Amino acid sequence: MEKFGLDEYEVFALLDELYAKDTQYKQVLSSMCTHPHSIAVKAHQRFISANLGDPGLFAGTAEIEQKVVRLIGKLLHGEDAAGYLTTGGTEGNIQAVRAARNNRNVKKPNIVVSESAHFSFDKISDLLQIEVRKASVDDVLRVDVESVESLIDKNTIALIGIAGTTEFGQIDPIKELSGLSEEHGLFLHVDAAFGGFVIPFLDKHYDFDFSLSGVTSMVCDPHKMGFGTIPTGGLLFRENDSIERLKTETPYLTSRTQHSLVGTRSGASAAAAYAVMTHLGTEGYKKIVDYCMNLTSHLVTRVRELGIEPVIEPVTNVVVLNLPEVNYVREKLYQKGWVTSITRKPVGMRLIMMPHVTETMLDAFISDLEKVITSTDIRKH
Ligand code: 0PR
Repeated sequence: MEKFGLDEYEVFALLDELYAKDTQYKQVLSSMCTHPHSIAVKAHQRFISANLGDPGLFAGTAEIEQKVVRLIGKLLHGEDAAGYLTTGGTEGNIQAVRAARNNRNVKKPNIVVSESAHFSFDKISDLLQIEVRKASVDDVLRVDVESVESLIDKNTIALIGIAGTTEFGQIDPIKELSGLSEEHGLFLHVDAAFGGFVIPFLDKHYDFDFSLSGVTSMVCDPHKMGFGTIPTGGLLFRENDSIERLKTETPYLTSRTQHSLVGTRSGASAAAAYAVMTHLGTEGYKKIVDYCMNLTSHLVTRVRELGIEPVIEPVTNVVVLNLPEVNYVREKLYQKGWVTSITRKPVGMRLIMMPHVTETMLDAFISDLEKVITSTDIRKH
């Protein structure tokens, strides 16, 4: 820091210079986040000083947080679910597994996840010193339930199902996992960080939430398809007992105990999530998901005309294209401004049809993709 500060104009000149280096969403096809809804931004600003880490000071904001938990609970058929708003899917997954571990007295615990799970489970392995066993996937990249069962032993404390996988947007067979967890008396956590605000609004029905009696906890993030502000995640437990296992005493605060991983927490995030959920309602979310799914179909139809197939038939608004020389193609597209991403297994070009994507934008992308794949360059490459 300098001894004497700059005036606001100078500070913003510095900030704007750096802001200009950020990629604007208009050419981003790789992100699971998007512009927050304008009402979320407004509510976020209003509650900018509110700290959910000291709920006695911010009683109204604390009430808002619980209202959001109930709204997410209702969306996921868990009206009575207990929970709190996290910083996102990573914190939610950590805390769910921590609760599962604290529920049981197992010396060398393990959990079983799909090999397609988000990398937050690798962090969990390191942080909580829990073995993370990876089950194989079937031909459409859902976790293979037989593989999950074969990995369960007396030290298994939890199974994890993914509803909307990060890389392929696929939905694990949560109903079968629910049956398996009940049969073996195990905690079942469903990672719906991305899918939680998508799957309830799809035309096709999927059983993936608290309507299944074996589901113990879920994450569902407002800062992804919920149009909230960053950071906002939702962590919900079917029963209060599980969240109680996360309790730490906070003797000198306005509340005696705390269940969250972090201490000071954004009240603005909670207000933003409440504002957007109350404003859109389920009909509003359905319209947005319909829009994203129409873009998904449009993309698949157009790439098929170019002879390109998706790795799986998209289930949510994530499309992965099977392309030779995928990194070369991505690099060429990047030179034209397009940001895409890549999957691990099988390797493909990952494109996420978020609400900031438009049909015009997609057509421009497809036209550039066509140029890249038909160029003599790629054949020579
Ligand atoms: N679970 C699932 C299924 C996820 O897809 C993600 C993140 C997480 C958990 C972790 O959530 P947090 O990142 O909120 O802790 N999925 C995206 C991903 O890793 C997150 C993301 C979003 C990354 C926007 C980049 C980006 O631009 O791809």
